[in-house]
Amino acid sequence: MTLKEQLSSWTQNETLKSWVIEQADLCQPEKIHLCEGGEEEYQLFIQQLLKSKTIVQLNTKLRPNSFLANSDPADVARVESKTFICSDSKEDAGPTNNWQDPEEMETLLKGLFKGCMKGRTMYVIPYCMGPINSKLSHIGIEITDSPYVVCSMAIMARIGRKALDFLGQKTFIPGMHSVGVPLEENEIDVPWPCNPKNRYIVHFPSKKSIWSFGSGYGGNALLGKKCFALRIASVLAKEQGWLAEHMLILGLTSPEGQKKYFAAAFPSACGKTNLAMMTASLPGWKVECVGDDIAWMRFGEDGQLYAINPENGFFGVAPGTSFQSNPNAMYAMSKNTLFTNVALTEEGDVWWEGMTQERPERMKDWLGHDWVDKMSGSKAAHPNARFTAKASQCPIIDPMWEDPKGVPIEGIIFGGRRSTTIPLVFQSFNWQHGTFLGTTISSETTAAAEGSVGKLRHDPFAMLPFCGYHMADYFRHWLEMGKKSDPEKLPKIFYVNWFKKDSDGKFLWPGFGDNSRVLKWMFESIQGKDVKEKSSIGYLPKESSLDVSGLHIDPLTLKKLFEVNKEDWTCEIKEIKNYFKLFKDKLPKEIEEELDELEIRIHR
Ligand code: GTP
Ligand code: SPV
Ligand code: MN
Repeated sequence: MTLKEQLSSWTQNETLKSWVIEQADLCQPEKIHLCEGGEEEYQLFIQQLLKSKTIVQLNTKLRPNSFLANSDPADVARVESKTFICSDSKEDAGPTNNWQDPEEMETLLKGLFKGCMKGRTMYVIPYCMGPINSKLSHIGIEITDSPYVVCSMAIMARIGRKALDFLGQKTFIPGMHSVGVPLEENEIDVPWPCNPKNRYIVHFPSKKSIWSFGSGYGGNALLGKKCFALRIASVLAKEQGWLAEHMLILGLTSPEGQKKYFAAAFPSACGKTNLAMMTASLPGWKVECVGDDIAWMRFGEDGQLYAINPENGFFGVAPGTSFQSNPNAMYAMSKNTLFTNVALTEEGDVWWEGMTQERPERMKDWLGHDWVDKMSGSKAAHPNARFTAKASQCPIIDPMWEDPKGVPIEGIIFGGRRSTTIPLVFQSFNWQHGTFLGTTISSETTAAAEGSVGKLRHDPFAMLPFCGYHMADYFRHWLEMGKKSDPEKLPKIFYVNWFKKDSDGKFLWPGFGDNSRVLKWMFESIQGKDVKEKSSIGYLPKESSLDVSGLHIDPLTLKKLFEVNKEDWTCEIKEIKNYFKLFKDKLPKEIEEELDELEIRIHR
């Protein structure tokens, strides 16, 4: 069958057909696979990945239908320095994004993609971000030469026939991906082909297209996630009046059976997955998970903000995840899971730092080396090692998680990884002040992106690496969104910090399941209970209104957790002021005013 014939029996969407033909001409693959989705097809790709030694099968008794991939050591995280927003003008991309002239970039990419799939199979993956048939969902098509990417996409998104049927004659977001390693005739492939010297993760906001070259890892390669659902979607959201955010979504039920939904934005590897599927330490309180990384939100006709999780699975940080810290994640990955860059035990199971207190005697580390030298300090799993598992496998997945309407959001939470200054929790005075809090997030960097770890950087709304346009226009968009509904119907906005440390560098707050105490306080505040009092930075919990029953925490520690230190805040304000200079006269005056007012309150 010719490609044309193959395509005709696959889809009636003419734009899709001609796009696939055009890309096949450009990339010159040896074969083309048009994905249908489904278990049988998935197993076909798994067999291929086993054969190419990209993955190994885990012990089927301990971890049924699960596999481990070890990446090239040079391809382990998102590459922010090689991520581009190629808007028509540099001004539109703003000062926080890398930009190149779109025409120049297109020429460069065409050069890179020419013949890049020689000797490989080109997979065409239709995928739906959001529940099939939801008005809030969008369709993308990813073309890739990586079967690892296809398998990951099959877990992370709703792929294949069902997405294609939903697409019909509508438009889609095209995404081109190649590992960037064409194969000569008879050349033997490596287990994890990638091209670290030539990496480009490129977004064209005008054309709404994505081109990714040279990396096979996570957010660089699974184009539905950060590239589409955040960078391109944030542009769509701005144009169409909704929000595409780096946020988990959770439902919280009180002992009385009342339920409220929250969305929370923390930077990469700062606790979203853990909060989203938390086992509450407070008796009677229950958390259920709608999503752990991305939220698409818009106001309903009733004036409430509704959120859907565009994803279908979790691409979660493995290190630190255990039956103590996050049992629900552990259950979610107990079967049908694709692990990347964790260690392999002698029994054929996985392991990572923090999974168990006792380390296994012998392992293969994430590099595939024998790992016996416990004293050398080398990590068995890469700090950005991940598990990829279907959301439906999470024991506390919310009954409404695929509701096409979304879930009503009553609280929005911002947060970062801050060893000082920021208290455990406080609440904004109103939407505008809450938006201001989002603009001020800074956080210590983590292994989720390449570069140094533990360096404090500004990460407004946890969207620094994910905003597809000018960050100051994004601030403006948030302010405008707040005018779309009655003030009393808007979600309340909170700011949290689980990561404050004492002078010995130990966390002051136990975190994880005990964060339910903070959620409870927010819940009661939204209910209108008398639990908060005004401070210079926002509303703080009233004395004894944070439920610490059963928690062994001394009053001094609690005091430190809520301290608003004048000196620290003076530095903080100075730093924010300095940062805002980056946005010049584009910074919304409302944000500037909020900062001025904060300064006045702090020095009062
Ligand atoms: P991305 O998937 O990169 O967006 O990350 P994420 O925001 O989902 O972060 P995740 O929940 O995976 O947590 C990242 C790291 O932070 C893990 O090593 C966790 O163990 C740790 N962590 C999460 N919650 C807490 C907490 O409440 N307290 C402390 N001290 N550590 C936490
Ligand atoms: C993040 O870095 O925020 C992630 C992982 O969720 S990745 O999909 O690689 O972007
Ligand atoms: Mn993330």
